[in-house]
Amino acid sequence: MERTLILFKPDAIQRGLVGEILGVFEKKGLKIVGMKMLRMTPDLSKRHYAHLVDKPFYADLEKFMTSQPIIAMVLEGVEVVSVVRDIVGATNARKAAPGTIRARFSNSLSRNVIHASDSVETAKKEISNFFSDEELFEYDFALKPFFYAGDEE
Ligand code: IDP
Ligand code: MG
Repeated sequence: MERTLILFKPDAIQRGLVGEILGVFEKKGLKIVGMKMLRMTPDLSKRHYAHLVDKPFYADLEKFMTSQPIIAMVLEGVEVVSVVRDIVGATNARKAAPGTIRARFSNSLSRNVIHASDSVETAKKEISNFFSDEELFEYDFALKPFFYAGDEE
């Protein structure tokens, strides 16, 4: 089954939004298979945001993401990468579709509360940047038949 990386950015932690945002994913039926608080280093930021290091806003992004601890989480579910991206909404929270996490909890282009992987390939790379194999867990929901029909997995 697919996995995706979520980062609760410093703004989510400072604003006390972690529990509410986490609840959105839990109620959706997505499974938490890894979670930890860590301090992002400039090196990790450059790896995670490799596609953005040449952008004019990168310096501010790195400064922000390394300014305090963040929370990293891996979610598992059927087609979880695209499902979570849709729930998270557009990068610019002012343009994010109503009901998405960014639309609900932010009004900013850069302080947009969480990160979510944008493709299955990216998710694999991003997860390995943040988690070792031992930090990721395989288990079943006891009520699994109530989350998915047998032919969906
Ligand atoms: P994403 O977070 O929606 O995947 P990316 O383009 O991968 O968007 O950008 C990563 C992060 O960099 C964004 O979430 C946002 O915090 C920041 N960012 C992206 N574009 C801009 C910009 O044009 N100005 C300022 N910050 C930006
Ligand atoms: Mg991205």
